[in-house]
Amino acid sequence: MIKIVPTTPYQDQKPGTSGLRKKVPVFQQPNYAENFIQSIFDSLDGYQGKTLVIGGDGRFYNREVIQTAIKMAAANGFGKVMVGQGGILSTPAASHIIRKYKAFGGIILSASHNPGGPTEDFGIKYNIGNGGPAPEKITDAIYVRSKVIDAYKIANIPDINLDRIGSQSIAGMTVSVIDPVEDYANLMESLFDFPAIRNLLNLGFRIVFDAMHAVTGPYAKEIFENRLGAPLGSVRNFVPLPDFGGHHPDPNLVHAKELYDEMMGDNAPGFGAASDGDGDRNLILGEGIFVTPSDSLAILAANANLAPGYSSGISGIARSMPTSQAADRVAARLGVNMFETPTGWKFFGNLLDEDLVTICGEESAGTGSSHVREKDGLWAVLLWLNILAVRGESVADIVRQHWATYGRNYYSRHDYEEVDAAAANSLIEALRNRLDTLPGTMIGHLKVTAADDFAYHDKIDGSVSKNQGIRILFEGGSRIVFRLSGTGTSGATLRVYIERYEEDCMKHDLDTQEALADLIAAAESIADIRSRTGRDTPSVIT
Ligand code: VG1
Ligand code: CO
Repeated sequence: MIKIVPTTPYQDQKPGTSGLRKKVPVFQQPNYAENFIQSIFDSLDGYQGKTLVIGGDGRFYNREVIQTAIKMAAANGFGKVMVGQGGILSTPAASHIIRKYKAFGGIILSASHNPGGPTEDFGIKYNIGNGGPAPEKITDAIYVRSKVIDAYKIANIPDINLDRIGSQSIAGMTVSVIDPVEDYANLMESLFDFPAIRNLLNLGFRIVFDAMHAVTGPYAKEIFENRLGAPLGSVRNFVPLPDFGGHHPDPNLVHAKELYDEMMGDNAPGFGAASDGDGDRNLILGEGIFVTPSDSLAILAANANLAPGYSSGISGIARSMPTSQAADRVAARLGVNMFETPTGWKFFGNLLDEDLVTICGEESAGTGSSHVREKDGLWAVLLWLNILAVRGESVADIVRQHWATYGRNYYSRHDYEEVDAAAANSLIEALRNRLDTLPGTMIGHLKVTAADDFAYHDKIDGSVSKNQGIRILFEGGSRIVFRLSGTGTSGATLRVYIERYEEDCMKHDLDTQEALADLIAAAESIADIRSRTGRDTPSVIT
């Protein structure tokens, strides 16, 4: 019943910021997914007889790869597979299931916020037993293995019915098809004051959640409408579709524009939110205001004690390096730990496991806590609602008071998508070559105080991650960071992160791009973005 199938290796299966992401036709090449899954198993030790969690964001090709992964898990000796009904598990829900049922690990099929469909993106990532993304030690081993793999193991059995909840035995392994929502919704109910939120909604406070035809639809329906009593229709685009209805399931001001316009218009609801393809990102909007993810992280950390799950306080905060320093000010005032890590959730795992931090966040709309080991879109939305219910103030009031107390970190990210990879690499290389000479120079009237290529030393496992982004620091605490995306599937994406601190509350109402204009000009002059990329303007500004 178990087949050993000879195969030839592919040379391009290097996991990026969050797993292996490629166009669907790449994954459809003979044995492409099989090679990668076998390379994962070959890089792990001690999983015989243990449990593997499998699920995905419902995008095109999800079901096919889930069937393959189940059959390969059986052939490789796992004792049990737990798979979400319909092949659905959001990234944070998968993380929770791994932890709750003490699974050995999990395979999550997603390309997150990237579009889906027959010619769009697909992805596979492996999460370890703590529920978090595999650390670089494992992803590096997977890549090394994938370049030489010559066979994979698969059970020769019919497909599993993924739509019927229940357990069965196949090829000596148990397969349990589970409700993807229930355990996760229960976890949320244990962390947040559902009666207080229900009460807020009963009083007529209106919320809108846009699931963007991605994985959070069924979760949001259950949590907001069924458990919290929000009126039917509060959750929109809640049916997960293989192509996300033809849109990018990316909760930013470009791809969630309809929601944004509604929140900025007359008669806007009090709160609007959205999540991405796999449910780990969040967009937070109030009536007339967009909360930047970096501010949201700081505000959630400062107010977390208002939610039952965090009533005894937080042990610390971690943020990815390009995320604004707003959270640092909160940590300083609370007298708790603060860590700065490279981009990607995998770097938070050790800090969370050691309870050195409770709350983590990234500027790319990711926030989460020690309740799982992934960022968690609905968690962030619920913590906001919990805070709104307890404080009884509007989103805008809470944000303005936060700035008045801590000062405001004006912040923006400029993305140049699908630029020529060689040009993008040489832009970064040119910056790297100037790191020694930049400090002390003036760019316009801005003085450079330091410049480096960010490296992270993980004190817990001793690992060192180098070349994580070029940082240019200016007098007064302003920063520009340049790095290349590790999640794209065609060409390169240059990300430029720009930040300026403003203490004076009389100057907290400027337009962000205007407030950052000098730094934006400095970024151009330091990196020659226009001439090197051939682009006059960024493709996306967030
Ligand atoms: C991007 C974000 C990063 C995030 C990663 C995965 O990575 O910048 O903060 O962790 O996506 O998020 P990159 O390398 O493209 O900048 V998700 O929601 O795609 O799992
Ligand atoms: Co995501």
